[in-house]
Amino acid sequence: SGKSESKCPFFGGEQKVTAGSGTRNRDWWPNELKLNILRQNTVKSNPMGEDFNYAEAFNSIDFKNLKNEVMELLTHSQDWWPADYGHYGPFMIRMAWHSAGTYRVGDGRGGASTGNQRFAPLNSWPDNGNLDKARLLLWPVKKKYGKHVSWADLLILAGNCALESMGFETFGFAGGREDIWEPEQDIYWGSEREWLGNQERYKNEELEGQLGAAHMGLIYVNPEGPNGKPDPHGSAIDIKETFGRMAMNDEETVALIAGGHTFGKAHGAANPDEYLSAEPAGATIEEMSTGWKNSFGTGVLDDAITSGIEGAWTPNPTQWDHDYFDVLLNYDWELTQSPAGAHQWQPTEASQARMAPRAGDSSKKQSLMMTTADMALKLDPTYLEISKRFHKDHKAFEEVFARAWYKLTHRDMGPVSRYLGPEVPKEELLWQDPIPAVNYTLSKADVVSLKNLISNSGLSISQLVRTAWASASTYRGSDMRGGANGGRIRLAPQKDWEVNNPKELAKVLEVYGDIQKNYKGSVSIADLIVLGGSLGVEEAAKNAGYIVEVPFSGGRGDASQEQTDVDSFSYLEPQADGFRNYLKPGLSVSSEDLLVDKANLLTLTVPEMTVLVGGLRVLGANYDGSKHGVFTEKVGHLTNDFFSNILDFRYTWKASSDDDALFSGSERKTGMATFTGTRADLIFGSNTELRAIAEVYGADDAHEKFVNDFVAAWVKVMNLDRFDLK
Ligand code: HEB
Repeated sequence: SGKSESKCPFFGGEQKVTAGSGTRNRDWWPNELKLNILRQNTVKSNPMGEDFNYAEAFNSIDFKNLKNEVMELLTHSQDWWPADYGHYGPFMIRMAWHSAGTYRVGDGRGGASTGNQRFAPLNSWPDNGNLDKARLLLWPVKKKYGKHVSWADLLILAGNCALESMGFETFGFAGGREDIWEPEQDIYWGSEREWLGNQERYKNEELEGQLGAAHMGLIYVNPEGPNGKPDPHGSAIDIKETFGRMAMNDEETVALIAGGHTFGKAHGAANPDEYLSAEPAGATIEEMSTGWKNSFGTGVLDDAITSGIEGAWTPNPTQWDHDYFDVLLNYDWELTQSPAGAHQWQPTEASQARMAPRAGDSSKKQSLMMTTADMALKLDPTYLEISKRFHKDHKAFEEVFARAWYKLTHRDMGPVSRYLGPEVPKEELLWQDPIPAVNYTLSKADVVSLKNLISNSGLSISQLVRTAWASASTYRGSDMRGGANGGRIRLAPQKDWEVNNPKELAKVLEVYGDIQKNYKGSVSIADLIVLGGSLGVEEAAKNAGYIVEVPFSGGRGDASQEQTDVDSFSYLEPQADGFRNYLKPGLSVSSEDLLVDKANLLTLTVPEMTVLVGGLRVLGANYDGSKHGVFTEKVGHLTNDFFSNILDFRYTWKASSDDDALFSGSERKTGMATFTGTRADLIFGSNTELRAIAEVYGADDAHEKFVNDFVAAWVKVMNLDRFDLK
């Protein structure tokens, strides 16, 4: 058979001398700034072109037909990967769940909204074993609908169809997920170099960073238990942590696991190490992007190997029923091993348990099983209480499962206004961060009179700009939450974040409140804040000798505290905001890396990030009003001083704090102290790519370009969450 491309990603393969190969900068200097994350999925990767409008394409299809075709496919078994029990439903649910389940609320990254399961590493994670086949089964439908339905939408729709086809009533479905065309480079999946191997991700028993899985290569937790130890209590701890990081509470967690495992089976007919070929990304070329080729027996149905665990959870694995809690709670379970050697649990003799049909022949029977993770739902006291309640009250279980599934699969799609199709539920849900619609429009004249009111209010350019930035920059492109719309900067938790300088913010908000009261028409505080920011930028440009108009689009609503999930919003609090020179104390990550991380969440390009930092500094937008990075004598003038000064080699810099976080500059010749700066400032002179951009803006011919580019980037940030404008 053909030679594997590089089975071991770190040590394998021959030396290649083709273009793009060889030792890279990242190999020489592993701490290199990851600017690559600001240029992902550009038009150069996207075959659809810039004019493609997915919403229009999706809305033009007959959704009912699409659904019927997916439903049909579920019960038409294919020879090349026959369906267990003649029904692909359970398989599709697992695929959809694994597509959505990578979401983590910490940074909003991961999740179902991009179709990233098509690409490595996800397509090759051991936890996604054999899902290559699930996607291939959908190809005929995908082929038929082409650009009109994205993979990302289809994977979730298939999960919904599967649930419905087996008798479960789902809460709803929305389309609107646009496919990406290359794997994401920004998502931190962990540092380990081995699937399911030694965990480097626990530091002081805490899961590192925003990670949402207990192991490299898993969506959540090891089914056999922590580190493969069949310890249900330990498993419960891992489940709480990882499902919590997906923003699921205990009740939702129990419902999801029990609901999911009401269907289907686990596959562990024999030892995977002995019979499975490489995962898709490491497989031979003739396997055509599939992997895990199984040489045991027929390789399919009852000979299939996926997780290594073997058996079904319930006696009727293709039917929605209340058997999961029935068997979990009514039988006694003992530890055993699958034919593949995996730890799992089986009913004791004395339980006289019912059996499940064999996947390939329903006239034959096989013992039920539970994974260690399932046993957590019985042995953890909190979970047990919920399990018992759901066992008694099937309706409640159905309701919680339906809503949790909907949340799981739609959570990273942004506001409801982005949801497409006829099955979008009417009900507004708290996790969707609802914002009331506005009932006013602002004419040009209205905007002028509002600007006059703000202008006469005594707020400084710094205050105007800082507040608008604080409001808009909570946006994260990862799950399309946050942003200026909703005016949530008035509310907990945002109003109390250190980065927002709560005392000063309260004063500014009071002034805006007065303006709102004195204004004859209607206007939201959310709009006032952004308008104030625009005004501040215009004034600063005027101070620098440029008359510009900062485009303003009114129409933001003010959300109420009741419409705001404080816990869930607390994840939007920045650890650092290099644009305002803010860094939470005690972080082990450097501020320039966090600046790029934030720029990525704000969907900024490298030039946009650069021009914004340079502009915000001279506007005096630092969160605490500090002078760091304010390389100008004329604060409040939109000049390119930040760039011209940082590039000026008349000045020399040295660290002024032990942790190399602060620096002081002085005149090389005289030793006279000049400026102070943070790493988020000096990086624009130090990093050669950023320096190259700084040179553009710092040049003598760039004053006007600087102002125009700053305004464009500023407006982009102010409108990031204005899906109604796009
Ligand atoms: Fe699951 C399957 C684990 C959750 C749904 N899972 C399965 C398996 C395992 C598991 C191991 C087997 C695989 C094979 O094939 O072999 N899960 C698990 C864990 C968890 C879970 C550990 C956490 C705790 N699931 C879940 C959820 C859901 C699910 C949440 C939904 C909702 N799963 C599922 C299904 C299945 C599974 C449906 C079946 C598939 C077939 O049949 O194919």
